[in-house]
Amino acid sequence: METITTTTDLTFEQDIDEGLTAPLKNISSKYFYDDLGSVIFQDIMKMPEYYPTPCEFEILSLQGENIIKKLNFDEPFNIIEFGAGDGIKTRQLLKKLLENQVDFTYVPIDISQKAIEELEANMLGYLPGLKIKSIVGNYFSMIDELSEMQQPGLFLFLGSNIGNYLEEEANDLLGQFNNHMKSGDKLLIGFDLQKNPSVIRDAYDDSQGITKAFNMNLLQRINKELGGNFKKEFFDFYSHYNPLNGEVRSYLVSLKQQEVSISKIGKTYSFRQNELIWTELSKKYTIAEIENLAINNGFELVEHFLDCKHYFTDSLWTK
Ligand code: AVJ
Repeated sequence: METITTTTDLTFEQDIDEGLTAPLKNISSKYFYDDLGSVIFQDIMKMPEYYPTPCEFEILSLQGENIIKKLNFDEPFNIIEFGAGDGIKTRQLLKKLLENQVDFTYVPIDISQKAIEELEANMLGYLPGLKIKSIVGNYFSMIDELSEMQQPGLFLFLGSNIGNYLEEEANDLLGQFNNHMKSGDKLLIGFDLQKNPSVIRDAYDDSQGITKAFNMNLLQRINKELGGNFKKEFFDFYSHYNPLNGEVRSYLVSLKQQEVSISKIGKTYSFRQNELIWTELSKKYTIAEIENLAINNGFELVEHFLDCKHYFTDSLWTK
């Protein structure tokens, strides 16, 4: 077992300053996942409205054998997972591989130290024979190190994390993945599919207010880490799904005209009443969009693995 730690959040202050001085104020969704945020996200995944988790769980539980058949690796390989989270879905696939005596090393990468420690303990508890080499860090900073690996790679980018990226950013990220992959390496990537808009709306605006707490934690995190004085009671949460382009956009809303200072930046920011802070994009894809994304970034589609409701796909691409 080995843990490589890289420095993250070097630009948290700059990012926040930039975001809070932009015409449309914004805070990147990548800042959701501090230790508390990762715990709240676990709660989101347990909500009855949040369908992506059970859908992907179903795919990886029932279609593992089909996925393995399509890998076509004839030597030991690495499974590199970006944004590994709790690994409950992934371990369904890993279990199938171990049962089939496939020789691989699991390399999970996550930005939360706590999440990765728990992941490692859980994985080894559930799959004692697993070879695992965890990495704590931002995957943009890890990708160069990974490209030096000699063995074939199966890259996992599950959970519809790609949905958080604007089109240009998604192309940029997938292009970088591609650049660091060898011919024949595979990418298994999760996409949330367009579906009945009400189903999507409910998943991102739950009645218990868990998604609201997830967003509010951004303010708490700025208070804690940067000495901000945001008052939660003066902000609300609003999220909106547009079925015409498949975009869920989430916001914090300033409930009054107010000033917030952040001591570590040494600045005060003004908010108008009802002014928005954009916090997240969660893009829902069509199959045609997914296939274009693959081709535009140097991949070939191998197969889409869908759940029985056709809400979600884990699509296998090859370089
Ligand atoms: C972790 C990016 C897949 O967009 O569905 C859940 C995060 N945000 N509810 C998503 C999230 C609000 C989630 N991803």
